[in-house]
Amino acid sequence: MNRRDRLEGGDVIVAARDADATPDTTEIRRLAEAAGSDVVGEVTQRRTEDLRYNLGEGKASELARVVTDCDADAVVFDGELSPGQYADLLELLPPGTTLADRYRLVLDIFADGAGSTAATTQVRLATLRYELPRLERMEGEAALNRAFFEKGSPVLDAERRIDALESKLDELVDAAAARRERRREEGFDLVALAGYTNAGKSTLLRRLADDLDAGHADGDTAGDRHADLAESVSVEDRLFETLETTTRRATVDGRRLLLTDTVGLVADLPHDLVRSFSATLDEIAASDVVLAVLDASADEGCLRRRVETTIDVLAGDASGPVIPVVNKVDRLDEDARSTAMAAVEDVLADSDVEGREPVPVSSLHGDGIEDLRAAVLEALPAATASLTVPNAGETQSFLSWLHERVDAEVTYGAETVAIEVSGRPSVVSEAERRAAALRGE
Ligand SMILES: Nc1nc2c(ncn2[C@@H]2O[C@H](COP(=O)(O)OP(=O)(O)OP(=O)(O)O)[C@@H](O)[C@H]2O)c(=O)[nH]1
Ligand SMILES: [Mg+2]
Repeated sequence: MNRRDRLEGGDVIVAARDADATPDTTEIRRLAEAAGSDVVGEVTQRRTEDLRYNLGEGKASELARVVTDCDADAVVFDGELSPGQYADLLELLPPGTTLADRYRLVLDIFADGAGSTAATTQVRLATLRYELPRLERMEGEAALNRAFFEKGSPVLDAERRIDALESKLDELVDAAAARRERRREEGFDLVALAGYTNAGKSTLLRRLADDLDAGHADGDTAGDRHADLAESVSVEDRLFETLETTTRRATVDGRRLLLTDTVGLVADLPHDLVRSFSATLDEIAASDVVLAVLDASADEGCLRRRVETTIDVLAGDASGPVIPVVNKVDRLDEDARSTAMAAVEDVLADSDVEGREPVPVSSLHGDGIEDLRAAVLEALPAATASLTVPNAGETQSFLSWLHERVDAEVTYGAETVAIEVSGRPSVVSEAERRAAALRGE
């Protein structure tokens, strides 16, 4: 397949077209920068889609001239180019120019940054799903050329690789599900941080998470018990800084949480591509509570679109309550803050997610974080029970089992021990069962 669609740094021209408005190129510029490129110019057009080049023919020629004038290495198109448009536009550009559309660009950013097996597998799968229709088109054109098939059919080959990657990903997804189950049995509540890229998810994770050393206090030091917890969380003013899910522990009023930072969302990606990042969607689906992190410092139109993108994804995947976290309020005055809160409430009211009151915070400076903790606590599934066990025998080991999993207030009597527990409903009922066994019932 033609590899002139892979961006490898260098000077780029961004091109954008919108039928209804003058295109805003802020996001595509930042995506190009995240891929390591320097944006040296732009060509934009307000008009309906041209079948041949996507841009109108005159605009497409202007784009070619700008590439020559700026001596640019590549063009990044803000949208999806059909395989035909891709080939025709490439033909028009100076020889050697790289052409990437929005999806290819996002795939490249992910391919460059993916580290873990799950992330790499997801990116490979997404890339193949993107390439498949383009290969099909090439194969259609080459159908009369036997040489093209001598090494086998690229389409069949891609389909086989997609199947293999899907099975591999299924295994990884099953392993992640088993790990979450084990963590639940240990009494952890699962909270996912989701949201648009650069909203401040990782900053919030750092703000809420316990120090990694905190685990040592309760003796939870066995190496492999920490294997699913991230040591460091990277924060950067760059789109798609986080490319895989990372998990840290947090304690809210005695309840132990596992907080998972997820890969950011971005508008206008094909559904298939989003589906490839199933590890992120699974974390969201399996959480008890989702924090939808929103960058309130974006202008109102932009904020609304991002809230819509975020809520759209969550509506399909989140089963538990969603707490909208209106982040970066340190950048806003009172008026702008109320506008942002009203915009978020508005979009939520139109959706079918179980949205809670939005909480304004500054993850960077810490304002509002206590309110957010209270909101999380309130949204977590909870049960309470009053237990009585004999003050003898196995009771001590039962108490340490309890302390590891739920909030427990213990009062010792001469013959019996009274315990008030509150925490995850499944753990509280297991505690009731164990207490009954200790009483010999
Ligand atoms: N002023 C201000 N800046 C913030 C706040 N929270 C995050 N930021 C900044 O926003 C930028 C992005 O923050 P990250 O935490 O990396 O955002 P993210 O959502 O994890 O981004 P990706 O991983 O790229 O999707 C960084 O420069 C942060 O310092 C905040 O409350 N106030
Ligand atoms: Mg991040």
